[in-house]
Amino acid sequence: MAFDYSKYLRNDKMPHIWCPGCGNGIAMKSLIRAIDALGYKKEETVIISGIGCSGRISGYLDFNTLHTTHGRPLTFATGIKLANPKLNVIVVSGDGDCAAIGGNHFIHACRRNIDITLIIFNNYIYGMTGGQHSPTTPSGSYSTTTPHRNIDPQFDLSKLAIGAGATFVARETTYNIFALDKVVIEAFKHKGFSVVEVMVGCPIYYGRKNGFKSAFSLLDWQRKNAIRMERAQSMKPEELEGKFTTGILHRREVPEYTQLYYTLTESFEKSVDKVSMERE
Ligand SMILES: Cc1ncc(C[n+]2csc(CCOP(=O)(O)OP(=O)(O)O)c2C)c(N)n1
Ligand code: SF4
Repeated sequence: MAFDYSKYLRNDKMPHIWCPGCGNGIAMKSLIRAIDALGYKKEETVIISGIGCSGRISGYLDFNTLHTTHGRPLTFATGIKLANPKLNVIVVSGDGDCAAIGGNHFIHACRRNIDITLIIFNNYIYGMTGGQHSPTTPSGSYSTTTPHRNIDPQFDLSKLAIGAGATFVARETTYNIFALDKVVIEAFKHKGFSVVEVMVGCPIYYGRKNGFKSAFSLLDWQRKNAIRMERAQSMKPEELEGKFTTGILHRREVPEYTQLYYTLTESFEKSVDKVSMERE
């Protein structure tokens, strides 16, 4: 039987604004399937997004949702998780939202092992505002603001997350949805800050300006250039030139932030109670 996405969608918000062929819908469906697989209840799940085409997801998904300011979804998510650690807190952020205006919040969220899942919709471009280059636009490619080619080096968001301390980091494509579903589920299950970088195609701005004639050609590019982590380990650096690794790139277990926070506040409250009892 076909999967019923409509039970997780605000159907009155349809039609969505995403262009035909945009990868955002593929990534959103994977997120829905992962939530369904884990049996998350709507009232216990919060989805928070920033600003951009990707940011519109919080309007479409029928959970507790928050459409926040540009670059700030992780800050709202941190507050929500600290206030109620029992909630499943999921953030969706574009590459511009997460790594440009929100870059500082991104690295500091990685540094704290707070139990939030960040799903980055990385389409190499600012989609919503007309195709300006972002921190993940590859060097040498074209955008509205780099009409003679981009000379900036590209951020590798997964490596950045690992370097900043994230305890679970995975990268997948919207081409390989089965693998994408698996890593999103693993990220949700991880007790700590988990990052899934999803390669999503923007055929309208990134694609058109960079010789991708269709949405399909962007998916085909993903197919050709994604190298599974296990395979990449036996490949030479020159063979990996221009490719990207996929799968679970990094995972480690360290104490979770809200647990540390509540342990600390409880012990502090006990010591305050003890002092006041001694005084009485
Ligand atoms: C403070 C602020 N600065 C700039 C903007 C304009 N703005 C809206 S979306 C966006 C870029 C979004 O790019 P990205 O995060 O990559 O998301 P996409 O649209 O590609 O999904 C910008 C610069 C804004 N809304 N708020
Ligand atoms: S502009 Fe790009 S990212 Fe935005 S909806 Fe269209 S295809 Fe998707």
